[in-house]
Amino acid sequence: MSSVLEVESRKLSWGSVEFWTVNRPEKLNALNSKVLQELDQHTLRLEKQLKVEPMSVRALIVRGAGDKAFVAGADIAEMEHFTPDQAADFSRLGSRAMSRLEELPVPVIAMVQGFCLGGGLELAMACDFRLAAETAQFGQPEVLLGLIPGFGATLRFAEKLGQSRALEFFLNAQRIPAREAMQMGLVDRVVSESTDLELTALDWAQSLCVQSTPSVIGVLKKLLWKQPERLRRLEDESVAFGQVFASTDKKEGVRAFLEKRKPQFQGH
Ligand code: CO8
Repeated sequence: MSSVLEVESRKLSWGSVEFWTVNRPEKLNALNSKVLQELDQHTLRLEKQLKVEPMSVRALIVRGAGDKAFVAGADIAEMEHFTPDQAADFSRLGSRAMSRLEELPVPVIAMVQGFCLGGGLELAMACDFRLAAETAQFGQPEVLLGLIPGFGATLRFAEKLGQSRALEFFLNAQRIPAREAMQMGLVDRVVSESTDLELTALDWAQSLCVQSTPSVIGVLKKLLWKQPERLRRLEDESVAFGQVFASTDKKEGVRAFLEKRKPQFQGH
């Protein structure tokens, strides 16, 4: 079976950069189990590789295939028939892969164009930095499906925005443009349509790497991101995600999306 997370290594004058591309453009790069498993495998592979050869990869750029989406969320069709336990495990798989991504000892940049929604925005938030095309759109629309986020948003949005603004962002389920996302603090840099997104990402990666040895970058990232308290909160989110999956409203929300209609929620 072909790969749904393409890995490309590019050698530059200052070092090698890996590009990881979520490759399901016909489904707007939605995260299914296969993408998450490959993400998990590659984070582990790169973590091990960098222990042996710390200079072999200096930075990582994560993106989506095509220009319509970075990632439009977790795969709603795949999730429809999950039991609560399967849903919690799906959440754990994604959370583990994204935490490992966050802890890699190299700078990780999410290069975002098009839709960056739900689980896709959670993936971008697990990267160290977010670079966006001006036309990109951001949102956490899970409530429209009778769901909550499940790949770390309740942790990372609270850290970035504070609890009240995070809750409002989840509840209003709006899609916001890149410049507004930058004003809120979700995005770090926005480039206009005439600017080459990939070149900007590579220039940024270079500026992040060239002053420091990889060991120092690794120590800084560990101090910033790796805390037992954060892992406990991610597990709480996975458990809650499974529980929400047992609700009637989740069934209705997901079915309504697949039938391209508005959901009729009952409150349980
Ligand atoms: N999952 C599965 N398929 C998707 C998804 C998705 N998230 N997003 C788009 N697609 C599919 C569509 O079904 C469609 O497939 P098909 O051609 O076979 O009908 C194809 O991609 C193209 O999409 P559209 O025709 O809908 O394209 P539009 O340009 O009309 O609309 C939108 C684009 C607005 C992005 C629209 O596709 C949309 O609203 N997508 C869903 C966005 C969303 O709700 N994302 C959140 C998903 S839930 C989530 O991410 C939970 C995260 C936590 C998971 C925890 C793990 C357990």
